[in-house]
Amino acid sequence: GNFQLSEGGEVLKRWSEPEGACLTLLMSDALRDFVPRYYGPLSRHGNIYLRLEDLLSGLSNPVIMDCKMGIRSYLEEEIAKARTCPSLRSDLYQKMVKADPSVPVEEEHAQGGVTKLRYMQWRDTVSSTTTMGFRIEGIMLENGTVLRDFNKTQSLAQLIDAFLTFTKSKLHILRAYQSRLQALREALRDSEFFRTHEMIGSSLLFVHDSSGKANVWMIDFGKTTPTPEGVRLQHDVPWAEGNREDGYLIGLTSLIRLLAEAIRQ
Ligand code: 4IP
Ligand code: MN
Repeated sequence: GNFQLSEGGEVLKRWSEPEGACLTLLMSDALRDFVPRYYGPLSRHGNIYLRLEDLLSGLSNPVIMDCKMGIRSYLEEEIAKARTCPSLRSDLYQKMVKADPSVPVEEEHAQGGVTKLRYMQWRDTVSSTTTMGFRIEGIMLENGTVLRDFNKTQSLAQLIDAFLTFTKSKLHILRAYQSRLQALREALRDSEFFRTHEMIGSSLLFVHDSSGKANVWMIDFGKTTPTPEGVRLQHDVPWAEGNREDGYLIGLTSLIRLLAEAIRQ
């Protein structure tokens, strides 16, 4: 929900240095057909924006789902911060209490705050992030209704249900998504960008419309960071602190399996 303006087939998203750098690289990478076109920075009324292709333009009554990819959603630097200068966030504590008042421990209730690391780890473990390598962040139906209640959607059966609701169980849509994800997996194999970037907090955006068009796009690169010189990531192995692995391919494999299951039902 951080898109600010939309005009003439473009959207303007709040400027982010790491995201701008990623998008620039992606425009000439094997992944370019899976990423919205990036037209560079734009400044307007004292703010800077990323000019991006509007992925919804030309669609009639689009239906959208955002899946946040990876087996963790926080950067390794969050761990260092929590160790060296832990700052307690009352806003994150409030979000936690609102979701489930039994989650904070006594000390956290007393402090009225939690570190961002604690919050993010909790989010990852109650959702399907840690186990499946992705989680559903939200779904927007064709009438504009937004479903956001997926924080505890974790089991394969729950996730399949969400996909069936999202696609109204339409086989041609499910199949179109499945083949797009298979094509993405091929492109990731050929991508120099993917080998050399830790992809944290980035999403796959599923979009289909009433005419039957269906597509999946890679979006949100604000926490996607280049690996140190010479370091290459596998994306399909467990994370251990320091290895920077993100489990992006674990999530993609889960999604492809889940679609196969949904198609079978
Ligand atoms: C949000 O938690 C998301 O994880 C945000 O990530 C993250 O922003 C927020 O951190 C965190 O509070 P909920 O989804 O549970 O609301 P994203 O932007 O990828 O959705 P960052 O800054 O990590 O990108 P804060 O520190 O902005 O609150
Ligand atoms: Mn996102």
